[in-house]
Amino acid sequence: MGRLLGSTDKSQSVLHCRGRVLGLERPVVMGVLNVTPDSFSDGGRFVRLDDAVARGLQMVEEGAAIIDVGGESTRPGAQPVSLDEELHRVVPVVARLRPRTRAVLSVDTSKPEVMHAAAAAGADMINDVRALRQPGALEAAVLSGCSVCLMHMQGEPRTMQDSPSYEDVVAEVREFLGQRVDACLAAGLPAERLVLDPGIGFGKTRAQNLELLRHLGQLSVKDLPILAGLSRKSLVGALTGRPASERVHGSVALAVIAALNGARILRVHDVTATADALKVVSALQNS
Ligand code: 7PM
Repeated sequence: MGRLLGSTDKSQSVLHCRGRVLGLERPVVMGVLNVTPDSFSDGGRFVRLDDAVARGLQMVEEGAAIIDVGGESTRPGAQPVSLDEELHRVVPVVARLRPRTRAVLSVDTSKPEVMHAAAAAGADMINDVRALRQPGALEAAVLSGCSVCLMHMQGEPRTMQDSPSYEDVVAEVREFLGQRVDACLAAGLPAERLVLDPGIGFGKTRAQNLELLRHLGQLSVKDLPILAGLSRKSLVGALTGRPASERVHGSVALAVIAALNGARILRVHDVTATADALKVVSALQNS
């Protein structure tokens, strides 16, 4: 178990996101803003821009410190999205949110062109489930000035849940994250801009996800802050027997456990519920 009461965690307590400095002394919420046609639909293939922007601003009101704008579905089995499509989904949302909020704007992408265009539109953070492994991504991230979330994934979204396999999941995820941190530092992306993520559900069985959650504090490399995404995932479904629309309570319980075990950023759909729960956690951690 990590840090139940009192603070023994010495992980980096700020994150440099271009012009912004995000305080991580207390765990914060990253709100998920999916801009895929199945989320803000006009009934066809276009995302309704006004609705997506309104939802982003609502999440800030609800207590999100970061809004994570994503145009590529990384769900298991999902098909890849073209560059043009992703640019058209993500960049206008970032550009419209930017003048309306001081929250950190994150873009959920693996494509260097999207990183570049989103930063030009005002994004401060890159959330890459492929940890900057696509050609050109590392260079684009360095130049953007954005902070970067480096996530572990075994395989690719389309097939990653087919047969996840590890000898020691905690050691292997830590080893991978350490290699990606070294690649970032060598390329000129300083530690103050990095966040690490075990990638819950990305090529992991239920037992492997729980093992990672239990040992979250041991996953960090160079005391970098940890982000965890558990919200509404199939892990919650497996533990509660509920469909995605009814996973709020299970998701909040997992977010609390993750925060107690050292996570500094919780990536969630249900911002109000999680922000309240994290206030309770931080009261314990800072008393
Ligand atoms: C299964 C797996 C279902 C993933 C849905 C998802 C994360 C992320 C996503 C995460 C970071 C979802 C997703 N999950 N980015 N993007 N960490 N950094 O729940 O855990 O939206 S996609």
